[in-house]
Amino acid sequence: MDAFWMPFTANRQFKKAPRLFVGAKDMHYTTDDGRQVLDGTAGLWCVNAGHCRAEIVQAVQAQVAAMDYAPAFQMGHPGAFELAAQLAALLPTGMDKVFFTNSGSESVDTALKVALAYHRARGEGTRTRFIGRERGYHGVGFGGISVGGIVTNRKFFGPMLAGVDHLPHTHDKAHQAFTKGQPEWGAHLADELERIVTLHDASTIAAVIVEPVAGSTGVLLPPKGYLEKLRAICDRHGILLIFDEVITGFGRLGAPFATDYFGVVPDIITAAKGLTNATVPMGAVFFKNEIYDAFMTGPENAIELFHGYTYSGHPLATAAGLATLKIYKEEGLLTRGAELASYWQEAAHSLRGLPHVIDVRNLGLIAGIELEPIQAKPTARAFDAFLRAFEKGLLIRTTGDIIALSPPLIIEKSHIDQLFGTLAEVLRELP
Ligand code: PXG
Repeated sequence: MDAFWMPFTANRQFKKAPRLFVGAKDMHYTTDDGRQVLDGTAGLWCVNAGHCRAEIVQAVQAQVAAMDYAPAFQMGHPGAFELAAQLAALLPTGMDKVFFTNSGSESVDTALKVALAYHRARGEGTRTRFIGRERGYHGVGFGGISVGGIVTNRKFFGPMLAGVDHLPHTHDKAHQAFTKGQPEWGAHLADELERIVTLHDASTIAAVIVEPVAGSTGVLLPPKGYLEKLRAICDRHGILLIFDEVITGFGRLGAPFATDYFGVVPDIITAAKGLTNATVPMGAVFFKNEIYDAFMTGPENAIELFHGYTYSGHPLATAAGLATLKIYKEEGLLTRGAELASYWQEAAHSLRGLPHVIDVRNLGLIAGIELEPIQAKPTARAFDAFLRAFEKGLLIRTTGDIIALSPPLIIEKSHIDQLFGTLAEVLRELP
């Protein structure tokens, strides 16, 4: 096991006692010792339609046999145009332009670069600053960690992008603990954006980037009215608003995107994960038409944007994406979360009162369960819960001392009962 340097993993600990999956179907993984494990996290928030869906598998198999790869620059293939058109139809009116990447991190880098180039194309090249948020996760590229707000993802990696400020995060247990859905308290935290704009002047600020619901740092919900305020302040000052929907995109909240759920439309949306049901890596960035149009002004034979990836719109990824969208549509998965949300909510909040539980929060098919840390051993208690859950046939995800749950959208009520039943057992047994 020595050769593989595992990402975001305690390598030495893992390699002493490895946990290996060898198969997957619908709601379950199979371990190398033949056990079934209920997937409480849709892999890493990405297998929204459940595992090894036959239609996606077949579409990818057919594509790899027909054409493995087509150059992405100055050449095309039909699948990329078809997938972009279908995505545009899913997106808010006036947001019809799709740029393909291979991951959420690349989507974030793409969004930030296009924001800069857009302002420059319009003669506002002084707009170079970005504003992110504390406890934000925007992947691991230098752009993403610069606007992100996770200390361990930043402190080892030098000065990063210059000219980045951060909004305060929106989570405060004193005001919000055990709230079901969006908290009432906290919309005023968006006013910090006005303060930062006053400090630097709007003419220096390119874009604000936030996750509508912060996933990776433990399910932090936007207070009621908060996103609306961010939108209004950005509008007032000509600042682009970017929603990082890598997690919230493709049905996670019970609507196709968080922009639909919250009724707040950003200028740019970053996506990945659920786009292909994670079968083939792919990300995408969605742009309002006027952003694309601002680039389409020079001579027609000139390249408008010097940006892209060898694998932008890879044929296997677009085949997987098209098959995935078909399943989402046929099975109503992009809105299925809305039907299950209240059952999910009550099941999650049934953990209130169990040992160590200091907060439960939820929205759509997401839940965060925060545990009291063991003194001087932060993260140890939640990691112990993760190991015990895995032994009992349940995959959960932990960040710090928070358990984050985000099951495939095909989940049934019986699975929800099993998931929270197993978790309750684990919590009762935890030292
Ligand atoms: N933005 C957001 C909001 C994300 O959640 C990325 C960007 C980066 O995507 P890539 O594809 O480059 O990893 C993410 C990724 C977790 C977890 O357990 C979350 C992510 C990745 C891995 C684990 O919370 N989110």
